[in-house]
Parts: sequence; structure tokens; C-alpha cells
Amino acid sequence: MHQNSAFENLEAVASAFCLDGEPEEITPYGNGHINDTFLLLCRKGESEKKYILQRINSAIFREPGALMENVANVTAFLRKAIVEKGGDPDRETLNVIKTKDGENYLVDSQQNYWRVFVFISNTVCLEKIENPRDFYDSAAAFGGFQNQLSAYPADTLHETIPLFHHTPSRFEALRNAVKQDPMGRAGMVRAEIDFAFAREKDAHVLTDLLEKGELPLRVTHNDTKINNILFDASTRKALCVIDLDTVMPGLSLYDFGDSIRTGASTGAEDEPDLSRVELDLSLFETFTEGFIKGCAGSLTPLEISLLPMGAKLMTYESGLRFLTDFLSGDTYFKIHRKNHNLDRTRTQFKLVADMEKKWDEMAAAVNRCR
Ligand code: ADP
Ligand code: GN1
Ligand code: MG
Repeated sequence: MHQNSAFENLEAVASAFCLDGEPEEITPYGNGHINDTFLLLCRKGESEKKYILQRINSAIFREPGALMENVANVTAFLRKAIVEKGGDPDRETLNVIKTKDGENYLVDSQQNYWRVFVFISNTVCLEKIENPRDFYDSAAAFGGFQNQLSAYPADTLHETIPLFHHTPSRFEALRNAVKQDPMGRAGMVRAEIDFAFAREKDAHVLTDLLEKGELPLRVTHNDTKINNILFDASTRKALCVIDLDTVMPGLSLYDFGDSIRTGASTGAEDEPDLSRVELDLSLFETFTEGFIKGCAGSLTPLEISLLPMGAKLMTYESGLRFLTDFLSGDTYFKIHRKNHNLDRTRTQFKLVADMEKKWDEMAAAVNRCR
């Protein structure tokens, strides 16, 4: 990402924000698939202060100003709730640093959108679950996040990506990509396309229930993969839910499912060796227990009984999205190797197939947690 001309003058970008000290070092940071993230180190005399500098992906988030309004309002809301609980508002939520003009973001001369957050130090960000305790904690934190936001005025939130978890639309996007086949790749992924098409009916299950009013619309995170949570490195407790770009009205099952597909898989999202990818039932149960606890009695009986469906559909939907991006020439998710999006597709579909095999055991695990 260094070759990108948008990154030639990072120091000038950083200097537009209200920083404590002078920018000293700016280095690429983290493993996100969407934004461009940098660690920004500032110095003031002997002391140093760290920030996260990010270029918002405005090809994906078409209205970065509206997005930042959501992020600023949601973090201010969370800050207040954390203070009331006696927590540490500088570490338990993201904190937006304003520009010297008092804005939540900066637009540079090339129409790049930039923002700065306080860097939360002494934390661990996991790409894969290392022990069940961490997963339980992350479940309670994501459930708690949703629960905390139940009092948030949902109608003031902008929809940062329309139809983000509308699985039928994701299905249609795949159908289109297969039809257009702009890169001539469809021939090499016939098996994956057939797998996706065979499950068209599933794509409608949750959206139908939402439309019928049987599932409640809540304020949800919508991107609860496991590297969107920071653990305190000293206490090893789930500390802060990050990556708030997709906080929008959604279903609790989206947040549950996205964590399961990343945290309860025995392999990484892009593991090329599929023999290493399956659903870990014990981790599934651990997360279920933590999530229900975090939601503190707010989940309806129907939501609870649909948790396995949430897990399967979020995994299926991710597979649809990776496959669509592979067919479209890898324009959405950052890739780091050839066929990266295909590897990602395959892990998701392998997991879906494994969940189908383990369906009764998943349901039994949920029942034990009620
Ligand atoms: P993306 O949308 O591209 O996934 P994220 O907002 O998730 O971007 O940030 C990418 C990575 O940067 C995270 O996975 C995490 O490791 C790190 N990160 C983001 N914000 C902070 C923060 N405030 N403090 C410390 N690390 C952070
Ligand atoms: C993206 O931003 P990041 O890397 O946390 C994506 C998610 C996908 C995920 C797949 C805005 O998440 O929806 O599930 O990649 N975010 C957006 O790894 O599309
Ligand atoms: Mg992220």
C-alpha cells in the first residue's frame, strides 16, 4: 500500500488533527480488509502518544461524512454509559480525535477521507481464537455491545452500506457476477457456484422473518469478526469493540453468526488447506453461552432458537460475497495473494457444509445455554 499516491503525505494529513505532540512515525498497521490503517506515533518532549490514522474506504462507504457522524455519536453514547458504570472510557470505546477545524474527519486534496482514533495500548487483537476463555469474553462483549445500544435512537443512524446483510441481495449479486463473468473465472469455480445456488432458499430465511415482524430490528455491530475486538493484554479481558463503520439497525443473529464463522472455525478465514477447517462445537457452545449472557435477557425465544441459522447464514453470506468478489476481479476485499478470495470462499462453504452435518448438535448446544 506504500506505492499509493494517497499515502505520500501522511504527515501533513496527521498534522491536520488535534494531536498531543508532533507526528514522528507513521506505519501501516493491522489486518483489516477494508480501510487503510496506520499507527501514528507523536512526540512531545519525553512523552509519546499513539493514534490510529485511517483512510476510510470511500469506494465502499459512499458517504464517509454520514459514517463519521454515526461513529462520533455512537462512541459518545458508549462513553457516557461506560462512565456511568465506572469503567475506563479511554480504553473501553473508540475515541474520535477531531481535526483542528473541529470536524470528525479530513478530506484531502485527492478526495481521500481520513480519521484519527486514540490508539488503545497494551491490547491483543486475535485473528484466531487461542483459548475458549477469550472467545467467551468476546461473546459477552459483543452481546453487551448490542445490549448497551438498545437505548440508542436507531432512527438517527445512517445506513452506511445499504442492504449490508440482506442475504437475498448478496445472492443476486453473485448470480449477476456469474452471468457477467467479467474475468472469465466462472469456469474454474463451478463447484462453488453450484454450492451457493443449491442454498438459494436459505438466503431468505432471516429477512422473511424480519419482514413478517417476527424478529426484532436492533442496533447491531454487523462486523463482529474476532479481530474487531481488542483484549486487554494484562487482564486478558475483552476490552473494546472496534471497527464501528457498520453499526446500523440489524439482527442480533448477524452479530452472533459473524463471530461464529471466524472464531469457532478451526481454521483461519483464508486457510488454503480445507482439511483444517471445521466448526468447533465446543467453541460454538462457549460463544453461545457468552453471547446470551451479554445480551442480558434481551434475546427472544425465536432469536435464541435461530442462533444456529444465524451462524450458518452469516457464513454462507460471507462465502457469497467472497465468491462474487473473486468473479468480479477482487475489487472489494483486499487480497494478498492469487486466488485469495477463492480460498476465503472455500473455507466459508466448507464451514457451512460442516454446520449442516452438525445441525442437531448445534441446536442441542443452544438448548443447553437457554
Ligand atoms: P478495517 O475496517 O479495515 O477492518 P479496523 O478499524 O478494524 O479496520 O482496524 C484495523 C486494525 O487496526 C484492527 O484489527 C486493530 O488491530 C487495529 N486497531 C483499530 N483501531 C484501533 C485502536 N483504536 N487501538 C488499537 N488498535 C486499533
Ligand atoms: C470486512 O473490515 P473488516 O476486515 O473487519 C467486511 C466484513 C467481512 C469481513 C470478512 C465493511 O471486515 O463485512 O465479513 O471483511 N467489512 C465490510 O473478513 O465489508
Ligand atoms: Mg476490522
